[in-house]
Amino acid sequence: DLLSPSPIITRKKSPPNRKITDLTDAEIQERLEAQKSNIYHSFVEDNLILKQGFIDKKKGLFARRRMFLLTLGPHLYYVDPVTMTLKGEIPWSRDIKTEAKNFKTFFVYTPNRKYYLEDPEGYALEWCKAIDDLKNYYYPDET
Ligand code: 4IP
Repeated sequence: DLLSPSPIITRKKSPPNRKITDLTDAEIQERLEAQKSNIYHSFVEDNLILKQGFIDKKKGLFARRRMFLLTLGPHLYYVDPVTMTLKGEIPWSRDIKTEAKNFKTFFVYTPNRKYYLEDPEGYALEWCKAIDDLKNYYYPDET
């Protein structure tokens, strides 16, 4: 038995990590259709939501809890979840930058403002990565 050839192990190659920005037009349409049942859909001008979650946005002394909506476009909208009103959006440009201070606190830099953000659930790194990935998708030549 020791002389019999060892079986050839065929392992299925794991699929490459597919990014949300690799979606085909048909898949985007499909997801947009499904997104219509999202209570925040009406705020995103029919753009596909890539990531959403509650973020405390600090301005002055106080932080306001907002539902952040990162979408294709790109856009980063924020909505007051109590009054269900759109409060604004972090302006996108090729100069947008992120910095995670720890698991909860992160900053988004735009030419005119540094946003102080806190993810109460501790997914600050994921937020930064999602924004960075989207930036690389729309502005691939930037470093
Ligand atoms: C407000 O503070 C809120 O933080 C606003 O956030 C913010 O606007 C205001 O900054 C700031 O003065 P108070 O609620 O304590 O008054 P939000 O719009 O989410 O309610 P933005 O949208 O710009 O962060 P100013 O400088 O924009 O007025």
